[in-house]
Amino acid sequence: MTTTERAPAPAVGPRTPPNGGRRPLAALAGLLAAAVALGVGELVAALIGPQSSPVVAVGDTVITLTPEPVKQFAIATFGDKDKVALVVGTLVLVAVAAAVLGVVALRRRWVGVAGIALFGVLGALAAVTGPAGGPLDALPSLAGAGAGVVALLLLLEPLTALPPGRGVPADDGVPLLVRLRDALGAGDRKGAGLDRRRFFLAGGAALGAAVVTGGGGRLLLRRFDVGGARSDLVLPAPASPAAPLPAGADLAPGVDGLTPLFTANRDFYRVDTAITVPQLRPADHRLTLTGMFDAPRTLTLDDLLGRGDLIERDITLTCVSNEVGGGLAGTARWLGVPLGPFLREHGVWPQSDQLLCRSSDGMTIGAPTRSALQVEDAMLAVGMNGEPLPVEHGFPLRMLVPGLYGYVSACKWLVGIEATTFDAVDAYWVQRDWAAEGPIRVAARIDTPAPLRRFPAGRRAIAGVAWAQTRGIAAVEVRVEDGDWLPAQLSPEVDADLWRQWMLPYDFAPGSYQLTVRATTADGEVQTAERASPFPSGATGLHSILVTAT
Ligand SMILES: Nc1nc2c(c(=O)[nH]1)N[C@H]1C(S)=C(S)[C@@H](COP(=O)(O)O)O[C@H]1N2
Ligand SMILES: [Mo]
Repeated sequence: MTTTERAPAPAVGPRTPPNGGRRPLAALAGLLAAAVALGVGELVAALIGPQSSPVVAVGDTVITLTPEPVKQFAIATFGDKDKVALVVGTLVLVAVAAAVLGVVALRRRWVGVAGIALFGVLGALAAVTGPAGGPLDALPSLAGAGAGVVALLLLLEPLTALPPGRGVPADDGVPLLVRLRDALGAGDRKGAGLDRRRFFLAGGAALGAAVVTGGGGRLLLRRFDVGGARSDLVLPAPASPAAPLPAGADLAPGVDGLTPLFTANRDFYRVDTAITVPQLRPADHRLTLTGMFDAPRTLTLDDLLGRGDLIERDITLTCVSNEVGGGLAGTARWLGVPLGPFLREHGVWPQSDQLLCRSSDGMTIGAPTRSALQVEDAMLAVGMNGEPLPVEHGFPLRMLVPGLYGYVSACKWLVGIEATTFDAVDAYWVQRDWAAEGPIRVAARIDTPAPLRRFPAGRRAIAGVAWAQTRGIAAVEVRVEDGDWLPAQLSPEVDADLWRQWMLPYDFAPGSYQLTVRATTADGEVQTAERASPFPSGATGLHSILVTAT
C-alpha cells in the first residue's frame, strides 16, 4: 500500500497588509541603487583618472569588442555623436538590468547583491584591461558596486518591513552592518508589510547621494582638462608658410550651401574611439621613437617646437568610413614638423615598412614608412587653423600624411612611433580586417541642392567639393538624368592635397531630376561608378541625388 503524503493546508494567517505596488517600488529601488553605484564610481574615478570611470571603461570595452559592421553603422547613423549614442545606450541597458534586479531581489536579496557585484567586476575588468589601465582603475567600479549593494538592501528593506516588535527596528541606533545583515535575509519574511514612507525617505536619500557623488565626481574630473594649458601654448611661426591663396580661391561665399574651402575647427568632423578625450599636458608630453631607428629617442614637445623647420600646409583629411556623398572629410591649415626629414634624422632603417603610431589612449595606427618618408607635406602636426590642435583633434601632437585615410596615418594624441614592419604587427583597424594600406580614393560630393530638396524652377547652382589628395582634381562633371556629362567650373587649384570646390549653374524646368557627379584626377583617373562600401578600403561609386523643381 502506498500513501501519498499531502502538504498540510496552509495556515490561514492574518490578512496580508496592502502590498500592491511593491514591484514597481522594487524596480525603482534597483534604479536608485544603480544611480548610487554610478555616482560613487564617478567620484572615486575623479581621484584616479577619467579612464577608470565605470561608464567610460565599459564603453571603451564595448567599442573595442564591437564588430566592424556595427561600428560602421554607428558612425554612419550617429556621426560625431556615435560615442554619445554608445554611452546613452549603455546607461539604458544598465537601467533595465537594475530595475529587473530590484524586482527579483525583492524575494531573493542575494540575486540583487550578486547582480550588482557582477556589474562591478565587469566594470573593474574593463577599466584594468583598458589600454591606459592600471590596477588602481578597478577601484571606482568596485567602490560603486559596494555602494550599490548597500543602497539596494536599504531601499528594499522598507518594502518587506516587519510589523513593530518583530525583527530589527528600522531606525535609531542600530548599526548599519546589523541592518544590512538583517536586510539580506528580509526577502523571505512572512507577513511582511510595506512601509511606503520609509521607502520614499530612503529613496530620496539615495537620489541625493547619487546626484552629489556623480555631479561632484564629474566636476572633480575637470581638473584633468588641459584647455587652460592649451590656451597658454604659444606655437612658433612656420619656417615655411603655406602658399598664398590665389584670388577667388573659395567659391563658397558666392554659392549658397557650398562647403567652405577651409573647415572651421569646431565644424571639423571627428572620428575616434575615445569616449573621454585624452587630456595631455604639453609639459608632460613625450614622443618616444622605438624599433628600427639608429637613434631611438624620447622627445619633449619643446624639442619639436624648437626645431626651427616647421611647415604650414593646407591639407584635406578624409575618413575611410565616409560613405559616398558623406561628410567625413575636412580641410585645415596645419602646422607641424616635416615628417620625412625628422625620420631620416633619427635614422629610420630601410627594413622598416610600417610606422606603428601609438596614441596615449592605446590606439595604434600603422602608416607605411615609405609614405611617411616620401609624401611631401607629411608632418607631425601641432597646429590647426592658426591654433594649437583642439583637444578632440589630437592635442598636443598628431600625425598627418596627405593622401592616406586617417585610420592609417592621422594618429591623434601621438606619444610613440615604432618603426617596424607590416609582417611583425597589425595595428588596431587592421586587426579588425580593414586594409593595411589606405590610399584615399578620388571622390566628388554634391553639397547643393540637398538630396530630395524642392525648389522653384529656374537657374540654380549645382555645387560641391571633390578630392584626390596628392594627385589633385583636374575635372568635375555633372550629369542631369541620363544626359551628357557637363563640365563644372572648379575653384583655383591651390595644392593637390586640398579638395577643390566645383560649381555648375543649371536651368531647371519644373520636374524631378536625378543629379550625378564624377571627378577626374590630375593623373587621369575617372572616378568609377562601381559601388563599394567603406569597408575595408574606402567607398567607391558616384554621388547621385534626386531633387524637384516646382
Ligand atoms: N588616437 C586616435 N587617433 C585617430 C583615431 C582614433 O580613433 N584614435 N581615428 C583615426 C581616424 S579613423 C580618422 S579618420 C582621423 C580623424 O581625425 P579627426 O577626428 O581629427 O577628424 O583620426 C585618426 N586618428
Ligand atoms: Mo577614419
